[in-house]
Amino acid sequence: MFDELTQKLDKVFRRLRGMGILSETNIHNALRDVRRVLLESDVNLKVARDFLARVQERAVGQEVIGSVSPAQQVIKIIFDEMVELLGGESARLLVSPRPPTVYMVVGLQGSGKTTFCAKLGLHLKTKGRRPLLVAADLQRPAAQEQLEILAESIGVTVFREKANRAPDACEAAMDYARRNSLDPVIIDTAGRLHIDQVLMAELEEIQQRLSPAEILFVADSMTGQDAVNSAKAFYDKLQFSGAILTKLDGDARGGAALSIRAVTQQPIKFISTGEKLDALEVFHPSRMASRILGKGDVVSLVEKAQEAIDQEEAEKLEQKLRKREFDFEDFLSQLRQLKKMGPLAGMLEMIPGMAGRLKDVKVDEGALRRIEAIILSMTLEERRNPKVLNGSRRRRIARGSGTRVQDINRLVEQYQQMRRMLKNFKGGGPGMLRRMMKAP
Ligand SMILES: Nc1nc2c(ncn2[C@@H]2O[C@H](COP(=O)(O)OP(=O)(O)O)[C@@H](O)[C@H]2O)c(=O)[nH]1
Ligand SMILES: [Mg+2]
Repeated sequence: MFDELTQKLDKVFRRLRGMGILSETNIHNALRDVRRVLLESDVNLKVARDFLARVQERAVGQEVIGSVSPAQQVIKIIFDEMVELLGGESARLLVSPRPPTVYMVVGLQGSGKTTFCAKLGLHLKTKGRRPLLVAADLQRPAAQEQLEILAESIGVTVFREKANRAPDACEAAMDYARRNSLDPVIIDTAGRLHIDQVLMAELEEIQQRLSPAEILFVADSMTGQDAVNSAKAFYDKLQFSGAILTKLDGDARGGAALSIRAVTQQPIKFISTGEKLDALEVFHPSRMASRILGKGDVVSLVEKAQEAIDQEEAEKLEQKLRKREFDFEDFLSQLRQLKKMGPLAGMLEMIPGMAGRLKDVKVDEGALRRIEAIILSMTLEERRNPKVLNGSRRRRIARGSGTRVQDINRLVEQYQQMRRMLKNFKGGGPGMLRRMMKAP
């Protein structure tokens, strides 16, 4: 994410730090370099100019603080201003006073709307909500099927009406949501390759008839300045209330996406960092700024880990381990804790100094998923007492989990190995489990 931008800024900062005492000219030159880097990364011209004018004003007029080097102070000012540029505080999703809350998702074709709708559905479901996904892209049956498949994979209800017009389908979806107590309603609208009057009129009609709590504009970070231009055009028509940046995992220059907030004055609410449905993050301006400036996102790393590792669970496990009762149920619950921490590569990237160096590292998340599927296909008895796993049970589990008998054998073997290890277990903890997650 923003690797190139980060590396280039790092170079400028290093030069700055090497200078010791800073003259006004030094600062001016450094900021000129920053400006060049921003423009090379596709940051909108006006946005970059305003940004640097603010930094310059503060940097030149600043008081000298004894313990902080002048270069550090300049970098801190750049950081602060970048946080402001990205919106200052992080913005939450709005909720309607009268349910169901409607989130209308708009954007150009291919920007990632349908994927985002499913991700948002999953995100809200995890928070205990019962979302409804609405396929309002009636022109393309394939688009509706895509949403259906995604919805099914995350266990979220999807509404697909044979209405002729999208606004009618959306209203039918609202009825359906009310009748079934589903909330919020997430509307996946049609996109076009270019801004198009007919589409805009349709979106405006949906907006008028459903009064959404939020219109969320989805911007593809890979499309450079086009993303900013389409954001402007959509904003003029629909006054969307939030933006979503997608495909930040790609190696786009990314600067255009950073300009969207400044150009529309609407907050960025989420970022999407992969095709998988859990690759969605709430957007935090200060964390994004520290990622861009190469400090690594330590804060969110810590937060993610805390969220995922349920302390109580860990203690219970430890007690079990001491008594050597560890069974496949515990194995599964540990596995889920690990999975909650999100894509492993994403986690590594948040460690300071790691960004950009991870391109070749592949974490085998498929293996984690396979293990989970296998354990889920076991009966409770089998999970608690793996000794009963004879040949026919193993064949049944393999069929049920879409794996091969060899995979089951390997997992059972690992489990047994682990139990043997546990005989010598002193302290330890989930770290040991993580080491075991290499196969099948
Ligand atoms: N790498 C990556 N691909 C994404 C992301 N979001 C969506 N995509 C992919 O982009 C393509 C278009 O997405 P889709 O949701 O169908 O876009 P829509 O036409 O706006 O509905 C699909 O192949 C998605 O898998 C993302 O954050 N990262
Ligand atoms: Mg779509």
